[in-house]
Amino acid sequence: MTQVNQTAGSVNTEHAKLLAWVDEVAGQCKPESVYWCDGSQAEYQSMLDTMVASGSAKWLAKDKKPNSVLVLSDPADVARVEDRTFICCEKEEDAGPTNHWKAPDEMRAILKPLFDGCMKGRTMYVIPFSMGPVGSPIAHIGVEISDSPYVVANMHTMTRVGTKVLDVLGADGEFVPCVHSIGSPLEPGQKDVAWPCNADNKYITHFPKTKEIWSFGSGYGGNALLGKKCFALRIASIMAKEQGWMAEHMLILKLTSPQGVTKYIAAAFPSACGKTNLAMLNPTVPGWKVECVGDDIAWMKFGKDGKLYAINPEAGFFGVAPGTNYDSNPNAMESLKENAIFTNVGLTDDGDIWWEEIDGPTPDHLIDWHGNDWKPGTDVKAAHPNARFTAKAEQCPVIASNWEDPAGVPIDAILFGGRRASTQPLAMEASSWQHGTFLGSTMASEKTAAAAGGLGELRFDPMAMLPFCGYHMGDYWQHWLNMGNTPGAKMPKVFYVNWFRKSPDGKWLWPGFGENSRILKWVCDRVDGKGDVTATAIGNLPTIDSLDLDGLDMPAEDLKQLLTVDNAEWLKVIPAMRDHYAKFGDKLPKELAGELDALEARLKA
Ligand code: SAT
Ligand code: MN
Repeated sequence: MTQVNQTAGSVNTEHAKLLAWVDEVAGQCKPESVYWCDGSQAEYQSMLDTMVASGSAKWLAKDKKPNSVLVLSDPADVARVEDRTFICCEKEEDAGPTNHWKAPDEMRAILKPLFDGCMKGRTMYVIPFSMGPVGSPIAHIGVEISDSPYVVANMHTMTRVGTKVLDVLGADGEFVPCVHSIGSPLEPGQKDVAWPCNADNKYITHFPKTKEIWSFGSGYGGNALLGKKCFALRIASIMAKEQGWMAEHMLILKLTSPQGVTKYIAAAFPSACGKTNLAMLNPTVPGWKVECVGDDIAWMKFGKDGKLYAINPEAGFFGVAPGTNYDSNPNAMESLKENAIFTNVGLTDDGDIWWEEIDGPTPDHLIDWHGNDWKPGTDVKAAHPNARFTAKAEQCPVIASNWEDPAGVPIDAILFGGRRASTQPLAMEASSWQHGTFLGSTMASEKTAAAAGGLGELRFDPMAMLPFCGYHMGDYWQHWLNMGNTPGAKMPKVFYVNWFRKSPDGKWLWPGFGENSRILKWVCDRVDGKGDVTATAIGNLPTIDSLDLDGLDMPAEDLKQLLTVDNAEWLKVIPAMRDHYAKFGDKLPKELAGELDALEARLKA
């Protein structure tokens, strides 16, 4: 065993390729020291201590948020940077119209001088991590190199890190190499800043052929925690296509009926549709139980029985803080009570966190995410709109007991949805896997508010994968169709939901939150071949009688509107769908073009 040289802990590996790669990256980045992460609790604590000592984190009050820190980022580094995110495959057409592309050689030529000496004066952390339960046949391993202790601490929460991963990797296991630098070397004697980054040079790059990730200049979220969007979605989507599985931007929830029958549902929604809230929902239908398996990403592989088995590749939640409260998501609030990292939220005078729409009265005074004094009425927000909490999934009160089952959970249904004030009914069912793929490929939210009764401008976000599919979206849809055509495949039933429909006078028609369990119950019925439907031009809708509406006090007229399909209104959406499809040229699968033609014909019939 090679005992690797480090300042603390003890890490052994015989993996020659890994050792050579770490040496090579160290030679290029020229850090002051190299530290291999063992994944221990002591290591996590020491990262927090390091951040507090350097001034980049602050302890929250022990009686408010035990063992938790607040981190304020540079205002130039607050979110994923899609225009700085690149897929570097040989041919531009393979990246497709939804990705930024650069030829691999060209990108390597840009990155080389940037990475040269970029970690001077800093520690280079080597973070072996597993996406998914360690050793699961659905999981995959990555190794992230980073010069940010904030990244190490977050990776501890969001993935499985350390020695146990090296053990599974053995001497020649496969791993996805992920190199991350904040791009802010320190000269001898130079004083560090609280959130070092490189505001002028940010590159989040993916190399499909060699399955490598190189990220420079940002320390925030998906730009820096490379296991998440970079690996688990962009690179994994490419691996999944090559290997016959699916890497999807989906939550996974477990539903148990009063009779004890369990179903698993995966669901994809564009941002700002309450995905984390749905993943942890407290159902209002008596006797039903919802448990969370994952809130963001699902990796699904065929089991021997032909069903898709899903794991949550992550181990924690990196959730949007503003808007989260005991009404919208009590289980998220419970998850972040302790051992959490808060980024870009407000700080109360008694050492607690605060953000817009959190429970309770607004304090008279706060320190906002810029580090400035803030009081109610100040015209800036106390928390950045993309402020985040990082919390362990195991702290979630409704985490499913089998959420870490290495075999995964069998997916019975897939839900798609968007935020649509009009046109799109509360729920519908696809007639086939191909039709379901069509529904996912034309998923959209309204970009602009609709004029009264009218139709807002649509932003298409196919399968909620727009910024996350690592290759040509047309090829990705073909992969979906191919999965359904796999001999012996028993694909989940596909549904499309819309909690966001409004009346012509702008009032929400559906209460949302826990009441969404009523739709989930109908979905379970349909999976079991029960529950009545009304056939419409767009698909099968629940009949009002097939929904469990017991105890839901809502006007019959609202329900009728929620379950109405207006063919004339739908025909107005067809041109937008055609424009959307036109972007994919001859990579658009003919089956999907056929689905759109057939929809139009049904609407006109
Ligand atoms: O920053 S993350 O990529 O982790 C979350 C998001 O922006 O979707
Ligand atoms: Mn996401």
